[in-house]
Amino acid sequence: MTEQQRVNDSAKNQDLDQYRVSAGEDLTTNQGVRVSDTDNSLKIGSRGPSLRDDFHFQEKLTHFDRERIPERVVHARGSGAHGYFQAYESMAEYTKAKFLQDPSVQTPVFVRFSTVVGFRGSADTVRDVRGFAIKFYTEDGNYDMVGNNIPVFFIQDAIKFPDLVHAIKPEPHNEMPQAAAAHDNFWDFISLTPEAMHMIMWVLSDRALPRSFRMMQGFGIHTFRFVNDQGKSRFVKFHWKPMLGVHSMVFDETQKIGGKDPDFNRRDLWESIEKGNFPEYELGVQIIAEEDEYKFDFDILDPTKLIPEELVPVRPIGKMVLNRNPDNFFAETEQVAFQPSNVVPGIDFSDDPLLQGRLMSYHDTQLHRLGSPNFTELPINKSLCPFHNNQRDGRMQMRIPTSTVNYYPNSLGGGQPAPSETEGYVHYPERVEGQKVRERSPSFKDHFTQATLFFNSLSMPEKEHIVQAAHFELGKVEDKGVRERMVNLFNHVDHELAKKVAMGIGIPAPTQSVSENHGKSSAAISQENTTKTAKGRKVAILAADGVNGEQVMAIKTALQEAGVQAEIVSKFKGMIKSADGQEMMVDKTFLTSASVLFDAIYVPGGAQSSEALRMQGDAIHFINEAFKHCKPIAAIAEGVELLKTSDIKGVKLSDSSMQNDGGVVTAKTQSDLNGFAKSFIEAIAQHRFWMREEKEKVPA
Ligand code: HDD
Repeated sequence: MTEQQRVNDSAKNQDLDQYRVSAGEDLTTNQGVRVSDTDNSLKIGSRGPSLRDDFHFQEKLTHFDRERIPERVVHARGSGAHGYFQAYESMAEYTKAKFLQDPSVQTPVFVRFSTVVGFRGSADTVRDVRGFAIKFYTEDGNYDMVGNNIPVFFIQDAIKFPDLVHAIKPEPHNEMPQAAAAHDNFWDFISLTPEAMHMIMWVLSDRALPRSFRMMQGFGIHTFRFVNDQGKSRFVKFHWKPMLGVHSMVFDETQKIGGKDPDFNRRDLWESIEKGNFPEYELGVQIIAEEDEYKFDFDILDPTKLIPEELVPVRPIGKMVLNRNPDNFFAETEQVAFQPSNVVPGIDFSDDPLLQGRLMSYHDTQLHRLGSPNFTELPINKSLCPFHNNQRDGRMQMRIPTSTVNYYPNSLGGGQPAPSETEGYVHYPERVEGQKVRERSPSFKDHFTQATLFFNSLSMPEKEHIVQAAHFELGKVEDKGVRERMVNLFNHVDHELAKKVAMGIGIPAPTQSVSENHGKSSAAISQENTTKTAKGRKVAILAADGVNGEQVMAIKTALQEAGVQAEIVSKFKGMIKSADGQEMMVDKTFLTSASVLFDAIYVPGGAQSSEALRMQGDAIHFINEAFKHCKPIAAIAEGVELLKTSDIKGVKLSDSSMQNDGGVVTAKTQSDLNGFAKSFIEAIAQHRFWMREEKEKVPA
């Protein structure tokens, strides 16, 4: 079966087909009456007052007036995609969840990626956590895994969630800043909430600036339970690993993209799927036996902690492929309603107090957002398996229940629908005892060990990015007391870190460490250790009339073969003519694009082209900026001469044979175009060359 057939064949795709409507031919009212004129309202005389008889005008306007629903209170900005999940092998030993039994079964999924803080129209590339929510349409009902791209959370108890969100959202008096944590209220709250410090380290790291939804991890965060058909329970943590590796951008770049293309991540997802470069993620689990619940030096119910992969390895159990874009944003991506309480037999909750609060909050928010308890009947939310119960009426009931009884027990309806004794969901009969208290467990008290573990696990450039991010975020905080408290909290994580942060934000460096750094680390945390591939990347080819055609085409072909997309960027849209007379289409101009929208750049030779680009400040800026953001740059022949006129420094440019100095791949001649392409593709796979950051910065 081809991928396209598979997409069309998906059970959810077939299910959605009954709801799809085309544009149609004749314009009608919602009652189906054909409309004769939709441009002029009905009036008395062409200059006279409008008439109330104009039912079409009234319907058109009142529908328009009601076209918005409340945006999500968090995660308002999101992008969706359809796909499927397929298990690698049966997980029957651990769980009876049907979608994890048979490796030949493909379970349809709908995924929504999101930022957390910004409003629905905010930029994609802000420094923020990303939501990673999956709805599995299983044969046993819908299962929602509503996670993030960071494996821990800010707070330990859901009762603090409204405070956290109030603090991070724009301030209440002036609604500033948009989609940013860099303001007094947020850091005030954090400086008084030490439990957030582990999460804060992740949020200040490159993880909060993903290059693409295709290149970020997902985590279930909480500890859940797998329950098998014997009723045996084990604790489980969920991990999604992107097949393209985990990659990020630099902060300066993401801020510029916020203006150049606020839809950057959404566009990337959409275009990748349209081109058939389907995003893929592997689902992994960490499984912990019930009897091992207390064997860690942290509490597995505490959502501010991860379980280091060195302690419990992640076992890959299946793969998710996203292979179809939604037909309609509102009907699907906006109306999709995720709820962590949507579980299927074989998956159960733990007593994590953050999870427990979420089990209530999401249902409540969907009622508010979508306006009716019948939101489960919206096409995107409807389970693939039939559902029957006596919850029938309410706004916007879409179905016509035909049974004449709507209660249970009944005899008049043949006793149906009746609870299933064999297939029904049975909550894991966990034994619990205790007194009613408003307390935090003492096992939740350590807020710094894992924050330090995270910091220790990073490479030097990653650590440096944290310092810079803290300088930015806290640099925007007016209140000195807040900044002092934050330095104090960083001092609990790592003394050297606290000193560096203090230096950039006008606070005296702490003179003493609070506690010795334990020195432990976990390799899986650093993005330096991720999969590295050129696949899925985008390269700008800078060119003008007179460019060397062979040097363009040979490299473009090699890039495409490696799964890299290449676009020609020039001064004007239209065609350019190469030195050997080939017409080449310009994909983007220096006005419609920018280096920040590409992963790497290539400057082919051609004396006329190189000279024309030299005279264009935008082209030189393009090179400087890509260099500043540590991106691979390739140039050949006269292209190398162009690099020499830019501000890039500290790397050797080829005067004879081909060379790659810190991600700048240059060749004086085209004697070995294949070798040159190979070297460039290897550099693209490296993603960034951070050593450039240690040197003097290029102005851009
Ligand atoms: Fe939440 C949305 C993820 C804690 C209350 N959350 C929402 C979405 C994601 C997450 C991905 C967007 C779903 C979508 O695309 O529609 N939330 C998380 C994670 C958390 C978390 C990973 C911690 C581990 N959330 C959390 C708490 C509460 C909420 C503690 C409340 C007690 N979250 C909500 C919400 C939202 C939501 C208000 C807003 C829109 C929605 O639910 O559908 O109910």
